[in-house]
Amino acid sequence: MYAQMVKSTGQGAKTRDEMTDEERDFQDRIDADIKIEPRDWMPDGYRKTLIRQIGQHAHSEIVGQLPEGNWITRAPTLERKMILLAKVQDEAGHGLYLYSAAETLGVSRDDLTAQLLSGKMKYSSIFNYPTLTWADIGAVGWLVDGAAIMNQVPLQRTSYGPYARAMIRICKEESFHQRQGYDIMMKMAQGSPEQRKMAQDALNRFWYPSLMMFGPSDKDSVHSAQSMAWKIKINTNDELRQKFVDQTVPQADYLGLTIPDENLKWNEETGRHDFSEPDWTEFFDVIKGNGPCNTERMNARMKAWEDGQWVRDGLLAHGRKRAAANVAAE
Ligand code: FAQ
Repeated sequence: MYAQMVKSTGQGAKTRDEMTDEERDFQDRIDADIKIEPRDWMPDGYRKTLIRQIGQHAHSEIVGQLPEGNWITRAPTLERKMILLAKVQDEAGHGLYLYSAAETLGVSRDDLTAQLLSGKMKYSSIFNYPTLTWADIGAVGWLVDGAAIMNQVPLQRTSYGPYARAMIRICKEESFHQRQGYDIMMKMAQGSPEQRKMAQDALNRFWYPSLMMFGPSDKDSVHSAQSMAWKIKINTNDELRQKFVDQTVPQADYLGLTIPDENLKWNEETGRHDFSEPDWTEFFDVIKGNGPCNTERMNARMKAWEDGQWVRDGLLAHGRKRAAANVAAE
């Protein structure tokens, strides 16, 4: 897909000498931290990279409702049910802001959805893992929303105006999501031996998939160099993964839970934690469509799209009627 159309890290970002005059002017605006707005001139690759990233981000928010939606009817109390329902609705809202931001780049939401359903566009690898117990809902909020925020806070300063502005509200809501997840983990970790075991088991299963959310290691990240030169991305995948580990280790300690990594230790020299890389073979396999829940997630999206056909048809028919009535009135 778009990945093939822009220069990748292997080739590096374009040098000033390789740029046209228009591209040089554009780069100067980026370097001066001037936001790019929908009607501004932009290189084709910049537009395509944004459509790819924002589109995948939107799909992730929408598909991301499925693992948690699975628990709405089984939440242990009415209060937990209301909180989870509100969180899942927030994720739908995030998807909609992001589709709107992508539409400002000249692609329709229908087109983005068609690309998702045909397998041309991706969504985050994390949502291909199942939520087996209530503790998993805690782990999703704590770790998955925690990783999402770590990645999205810098995106509030991304160079494309509509994306940066969407991120401001999304980050506020994600902070609430992360806290509600941590709150579930606290209850479970301080609960009965069985609840404690469930909390540890959820951490064991969600730890490495959460690390994978930041994308492949920098040496394998094809888009990072150009995306960072354009300030579409502000940090590399490895930088954010490291920050996430450093932030999460004390939180796990507070819960009295053990991160499933024998190599995890504080490094006095670097002032950061050393930790094991996720299994990258598993990551690439999951994003190719072979994760535990890929088929289930895509079937759910396909069904939602087909079930919604009558609503889209109704809206179009209504639009046509109104247009005809306007013409008649003139
Ligand atoms: N999953 O060259 P890079 C959330 C692909 S929101 C699947 O490093 P890039 C909220 C990548 O697309 C979570 N594919 O790529 C929530 C590329 O393939 P392509 C979503 C991945 O774009 C919480 C290839 O690998 N957040 O969770 C993944 O520079 C709870 C090479 O990679 C965003 O989308 C992955 N994890 O960096 C909702 C944030 N990683 O497209 C419900 C915005 C990489 O060439 C419940 N996105 N790939 O075929 C980004 O910051 C970036 O796109 C990265 C990847 C960092 C994800």
